Amino acid sequence: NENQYLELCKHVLNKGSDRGDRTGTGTRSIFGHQMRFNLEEGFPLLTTKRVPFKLIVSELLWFIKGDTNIRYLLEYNNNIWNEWAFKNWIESSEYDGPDMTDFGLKAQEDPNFNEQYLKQMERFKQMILENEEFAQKFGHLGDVYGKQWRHWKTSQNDTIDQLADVINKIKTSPESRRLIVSAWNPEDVPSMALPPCHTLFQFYVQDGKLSCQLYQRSGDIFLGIPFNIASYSLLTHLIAHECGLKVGEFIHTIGDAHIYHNHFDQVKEQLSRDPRHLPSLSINSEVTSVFDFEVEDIKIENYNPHPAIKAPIAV
Ligand code: THF
Repeated sequence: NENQYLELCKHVLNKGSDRGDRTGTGTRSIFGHQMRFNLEEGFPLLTTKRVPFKLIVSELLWFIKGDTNIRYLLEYNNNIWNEWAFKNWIESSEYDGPDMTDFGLKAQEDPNFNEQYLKQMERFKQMILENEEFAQKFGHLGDVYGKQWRHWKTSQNDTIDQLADVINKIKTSPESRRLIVSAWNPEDVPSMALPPCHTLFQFYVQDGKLSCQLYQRSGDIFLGIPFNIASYSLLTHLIAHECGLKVGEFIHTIGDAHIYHNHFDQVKEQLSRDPRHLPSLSINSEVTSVFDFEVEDIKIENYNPHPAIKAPIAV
């Protein structure tokens, strides 16, 4: 339940080491942590702050479709991957606006720069939505999750649909110890905008219940982890639904679990709040395949969280 998340926050604040990081923001971090969520006790969407469930649904369906272009996300008003595609554009020869080097840090430090940045980002989003060719060119994020889950490239120039394969195996050999999907493709890592944070997941079937364990190499505790917990819990529900199973546990194992320095106040605010009843998930039972779900088929019910808490994302 939610207390495990709050305990992780406290533990990292009190016992973590302050470290530099790729983004230049600075983090406090620990290495190696595990949380277990019993999905029968409710859907683990945090209640100590409002977590935008709709964004979690559209992001997961985007992965499941094997899509790696932010255009789909923008069509659902989901902006969580924009910064990484924006980078493609501002570093290209077609970009004609003011210099946007290091926009992630500068936008937070310099209000004038931030205004320029927001203007360019608006322009970027519009072109992605209105211009198919532009979207093809600059909206793609490289070989991220959708690509590795659905179209893993083999040395024979073939592709492997890991997600379809694992669903078939859950149906035909539920006791298998190989029910694994890997997003970590060492050959592709050097060319990726952002090598996958959720590296690998494994399923386990016992007593008619489907459990899932995720190994996440790196976790942004305040912004990312609440999304990741809900996203993999939802994936477990969708696959269990297709396979005629109940849900068991979601087990979240994290390598570098960190809180960014500019999230400390927000985390402390969240820790001052008491968790409420977990919501429940409602999915359209007429949809039988994981690959056929649309955003409207998935809803959260009885969700009464504390208010949202805003924080800047490290790019
Ligand atoms: N990079 C970093 N630094 N942290 C991450 O969690 C992260 N992700 C994905 C890719 N790179 C990352 C993107 N996931 C939000 C949430 C998840 C994201 C990115 C951004 C976010 O800002 N959430 C806000 C709401 C945003 C909104 O309403 O538009 C929130 O309050 O939850 C890890 O997968």
